[in-house]
Order: sequence, then structure tokens, then C-alpha cells
Amino acid sequence: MGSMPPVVWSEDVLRHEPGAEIWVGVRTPGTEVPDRARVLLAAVTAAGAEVLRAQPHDDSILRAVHDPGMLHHLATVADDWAAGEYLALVGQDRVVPYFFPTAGMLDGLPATPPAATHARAGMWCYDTMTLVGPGTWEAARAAVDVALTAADLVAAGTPATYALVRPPGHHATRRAFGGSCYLNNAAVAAEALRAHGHDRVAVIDIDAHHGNGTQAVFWQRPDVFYGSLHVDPGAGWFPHVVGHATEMGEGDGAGATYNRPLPPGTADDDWLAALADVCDRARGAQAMVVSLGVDAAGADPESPLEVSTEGFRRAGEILAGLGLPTVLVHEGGYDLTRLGPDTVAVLSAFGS
Ligand code: SP5
Ligand code: ZN
Repeated sequence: MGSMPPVVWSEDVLRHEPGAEIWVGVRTPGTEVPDRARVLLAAVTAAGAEVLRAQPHDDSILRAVHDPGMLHHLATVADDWAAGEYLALVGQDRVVPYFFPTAGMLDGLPATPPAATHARAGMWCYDTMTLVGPGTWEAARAAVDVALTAADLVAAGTPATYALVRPPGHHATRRAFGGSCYLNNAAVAAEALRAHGHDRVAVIDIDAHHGNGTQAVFWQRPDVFYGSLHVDPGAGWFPHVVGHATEMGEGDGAGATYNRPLPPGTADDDWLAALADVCDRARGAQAMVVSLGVDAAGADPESPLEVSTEGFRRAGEILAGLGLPTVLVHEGGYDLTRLGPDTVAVLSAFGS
């Protein structure tokens, strides 16, 4: 096994305990659990990685990615929910939306900010699976500090760093959280690399799902390429309505988005060929962010892709072969037996 890149970590990422996912109206235990981060930390430590503590950062780069209203919402809604006594009233201790004032509901009407906290719950999110609890904001904000610290190290000359974070981020758009994601850690890392003087940045997303949030953030941007391989949304998979091959960016960003949707059941050889194709399109970038989800693993409960640990090792070689300064930011991966080995398999290619 090769050596490992430095790992950036914060204990605070454990503070988010969604407790459940409400999916098709049914409360399920949920798969984006704190143990994911514990498993990853144990795996990278056992592989010999140096583990560095995240440094606090102000909100300047975070605000380049997310609407301040969404940040305020996430920072305050758990306290408002507790004060609203929804636990005593209805037995619900997490913030769960029931009302979504979509563009279709408003149909051009002017909306006022809702007075009820249970209505506010649906204002900045797009699904019922992404619950907010007492430590959600603290964990999501800590993950941003981890990503920013990892980007600082790369800007200062470390060839590659791994931001060991949860909750994940690539489904979070500028103005809405969802898909178990709250703040878009990878988009923040890309903006940080830009701020550090890397004029062209590539985000390569190998999570099993399309990173709709990251794509949306950079949709009209020529300076940040977004490339993803993922299970075909058209075959019925989250995020369902975007992530198709026809989406290639718009305006100044035309040509700077590239998607390779893959059929359910896709295994190593086809998955790696798609990755190589995505990496080819990223040529010209001066730095890279990898959205490192490992939920393409065979038995993962959230995806029907069939990638092996050896496939993840080869993916690491393809990615590292670009020779770019790289921040790897963790995304999905929900099979706790594969999470550690598959992540280490990718990271090993980035050891110096
Ligand atoms: C970051 C990331 O990987 N987010 C995953 C979002 C996909 N979640 C879709 C959940 C659909 C319902 N899951 C039911 C699982 C039953 N085993
Ligand atoms: Zn995923």
C-alpha cells in the first residue's frame, strides 16, 4: 500500500445526528450516521495517515457558495424547533418539513416569511430526508472548516489532502439543502482554491449520486469545471431530475459541466472508463477537488453500482495521474464494512 495524504479532521462533525430519514412518508433509521466518520478516522489512522485538526475560518468563502438566508436558517432552526415544543406537542424532536413553498405554489405571488416554525422548516430545503437536529449546524459548519483547512494546506504546497467530513455536501445548492447534505463542502473547497490563486479548478465527483448542488453552484462558471459519474437519474435514482449527459453548463459556463450517467449494475471496467473520460475533460485545470463518495461500492444500501475495492484503488491512480494539487472531500458511502477500505484505496494513490 502506498503512503497516505494528510487527513484533516474535526470532532465536531460527529455532532450531527439526524436520527432518521423520512422517505415516502416512512421514518427509517437513516444511513448518514456519525459512525461513518468514526469508521473513516480509524481506517486512515490504521493506514498510517497524519491527522491534522481543522482551523476555524470565517464565513467569507462559505458566503460565496450559499445564500446568507440559508446559513441563518440552518444556524437557528433547531433552537426555534426546540422552543416551539414540537417534541411535547407531536413527539418530533427533529426539524421535519411538511410544507414546501415551491415556485409552482407561489406562481409569481409575493411570499412573506412564514411565522410558524413548522412552515419555516420547508423554506430552505427540498426533501424530507435531511433532518435538522441540535448539532446539525455545528457539524456542518465544522465540515466547512475541515474543507477550508484542507484547501489551505494544498495552497501552501501540500500536494494532496483529505477532508474527512460528514455530513456530506454535494447535494446542497446555493439556496437549499437536501440529500443528507447541508453545506457544500466540495464547492467551498473549490472556491477556496480559486481564492488562493488557482484560476481554473476541476471538481471531479465520484460519489454514486450526481452532485446536483455542486453542478448548480458552478453551472454558469467557466473557471470551475464540474465532472461527475453516477447512477443514471433517468433510471429512477436520486437526484432524479438532473444529472443527465445533456447538461453541459450555460452562459459563460457552457462546456464546463460534464456528466456520465451510468446504468444500475455498472462495475469496475465501465465505471473506470467513465472516470477516465471525465478526467480527460478536466484538462487545463490547475487544481482539483475530488468529491470522494464511495457509495458506488457493491453492497451499498443507497446505490446499485457495483464497484470493488480494487476499482477504487484504480480510480485513485487515474485521479492522482492528473498530477494536480488536490483536495479530496468525503461525500457518501454507507456500507460501514466497505467505507474504510474503499476510501483508503483511493487515498493511497495520493501519498507522497
Ligand atoms: C451524499 C449522498 O450520497 N447522498 C445520498 C442521497 C440519496 N438518498 C436517497 C435516499 C432514498 C431512500 N433511501 C432508502 C434506502 C433504503 N435502504
Ligand atoms: Zn451518494
